Amino acid sequence: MAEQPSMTLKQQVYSLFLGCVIPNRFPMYEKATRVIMQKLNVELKNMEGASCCPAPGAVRSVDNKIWSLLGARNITIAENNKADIMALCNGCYGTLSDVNHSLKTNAQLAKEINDDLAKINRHYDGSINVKHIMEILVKDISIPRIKAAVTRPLGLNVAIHYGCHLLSPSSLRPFGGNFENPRFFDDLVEACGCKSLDYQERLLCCGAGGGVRGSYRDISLEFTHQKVHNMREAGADCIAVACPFCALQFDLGQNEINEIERKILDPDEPPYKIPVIYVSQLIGLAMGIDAQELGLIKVPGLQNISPFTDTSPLLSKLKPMPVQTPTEGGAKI
Ligand code: 9S8
Ligand code: 9S8
Ligand code: COM
Repeated sequence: MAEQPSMTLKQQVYSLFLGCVIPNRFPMYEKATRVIMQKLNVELKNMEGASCCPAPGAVRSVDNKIWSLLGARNITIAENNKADIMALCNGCYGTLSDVNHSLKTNAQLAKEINDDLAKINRHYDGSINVKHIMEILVKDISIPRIKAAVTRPLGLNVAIHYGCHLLSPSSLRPFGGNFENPRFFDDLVEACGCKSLDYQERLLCCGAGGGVRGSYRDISLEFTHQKVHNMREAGADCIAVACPFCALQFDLGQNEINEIERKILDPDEPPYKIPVIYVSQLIGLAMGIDAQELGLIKVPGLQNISPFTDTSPLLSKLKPMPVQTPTEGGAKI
């Protein structure tokens, strides 16, 4: 009988959905993702003409129909690509996967949306899936394959922030089972040679989501303050995130806490400065990719550009690259 081709040899292809925060605030997350995906033999197709997802916190709660329609339009771009979506942001993932689910399961809604899409010569087919980069890394690519690509185990103590939309609503999320104590991000971080820290209220919101950062900055920072306090207590070298909006809240937010919150609450409390790292950057570092290429080094002289919290303490804690000794016959080290 002919041997089945190995799944790992087949190249995986996804439509890369960037959303708004990455192109505007964290273009280095796109770069880091493209670099690691190339190393993992994953092809990324652009989504030409994609718009805001639209953001669940801002639009879903105001006009569900518009939210579904704009989400559906974005999904049709990936359908034309014939490739599932890879979302790099929890909010984008929440919107696009929930809209996709509604349209696949509600024929009446799909008809109404398609009537509107027909006006711009588009049609929603329901032919693709929407995935978060975490799902792709953990389930499609798999932790052992990532581990095999690690050449520099990092040796960092990492405080993971999952973020709300990655885990909720749990019935529509693909990670199965334990949503009170998820482990998949921890497993990934540990595959990179790091220790994932246990800290109080790991699943607390970063404070930014649902329009809270935009409307009630002080309240959003109370959440963030609570989280970074607990992370520092646990001895975090860095905060690992899988959502650029959470990243912004921790990265810029620590500066805001130092400026505003801390002065009011306890001026003697030391300032917060825990570096923030996006999942693709963490994996990239563990693959031995240069920190500069991953956007982890601040460009001198550029104001108001991320990273807002200095990453050099994190980089100086990295274990040195193991010296590679040439082996005969091209064997893998
Ligand atoms: S798009 Fe516009 S605002 Fe955003 S980043 Fe994520 S959620 Fe979707
Ligand atoms: S931002 Fe991203 S996912 Fe969310 S709603 Fe609560 S946590 Fe941070
Ligand atoms: C958070 C997105 S990732 S939103 O603010 O809830 O829309």
